Amino acid sequence: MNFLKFLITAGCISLLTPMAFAMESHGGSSMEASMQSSLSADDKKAMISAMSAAPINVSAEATIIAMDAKGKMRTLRKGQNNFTCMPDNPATPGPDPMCMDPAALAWAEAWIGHTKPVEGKVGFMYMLMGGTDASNVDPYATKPSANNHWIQTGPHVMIVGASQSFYDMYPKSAQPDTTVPYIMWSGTPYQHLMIPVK
Ligand SMILES: [Cu+2]
Repeated sequence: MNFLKFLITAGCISLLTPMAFAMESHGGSSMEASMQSSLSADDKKAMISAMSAAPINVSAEATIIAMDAKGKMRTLRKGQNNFTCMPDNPATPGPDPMCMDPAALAWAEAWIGHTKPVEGKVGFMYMLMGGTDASNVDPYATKPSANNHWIQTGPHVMIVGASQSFYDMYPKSAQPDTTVPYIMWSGTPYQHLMIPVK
C-alpha cells in the first residue's frame, strides 16, 4: 500500500458509480474481449494496467476505474464479479495497480478518510505487479525518513480488516523480511497482512 497513490487514485471512490459509462457486458474472459474499441488509447492502457494486478480470470470480470488528468475518477467498465481494479499511478515510481473485493475497498476508504476500519470485515486485495515502496510503520508517510522504515514491496496479495489474533500469527518487525508474509502498519488501525507471491 502506498498512501499517496491511494489518495490520488482512490479518493473519489464513492463518487464512481453514477459517472460510469458502463461498457457492454461480455461473456469472454480474455483481456481483448473485455475491451471495446470506443475507449481512448489512454483508457485502454489504463485498463490493461489495472487488469494486470490480478489473475486474468478475475480482472476480466472486474470493475475498472481510472483517473483523468484533473484527478476525477471514472469507471471504464462496470464489472460483474465484485472486484474493483485500479491502474498504476504514473506519479509513483513502480507499477502499483491493484484489484480488491468490496470489503477491501471499504477498508481503503477508511484509511483514506482517517476513520477506523471495521475490525472483522476481512477483505482481500491483489497487487501482482508489486507496489510502490512504502513506510512499514506509518500509514500516511509519503516518502522515506530516518525512522519510518521504508521498505520495498514486490508482487503480493493482502488481507485487510482481520482481527488482532489473525495478525498475531505473523512477523511484525518494523523492518521485515518482505520475501515472506509480514504485517504492514502493525499496531495501527490499518495493519494488514502482506503476502509476497514471487
Ligand atoms: Cu499492497
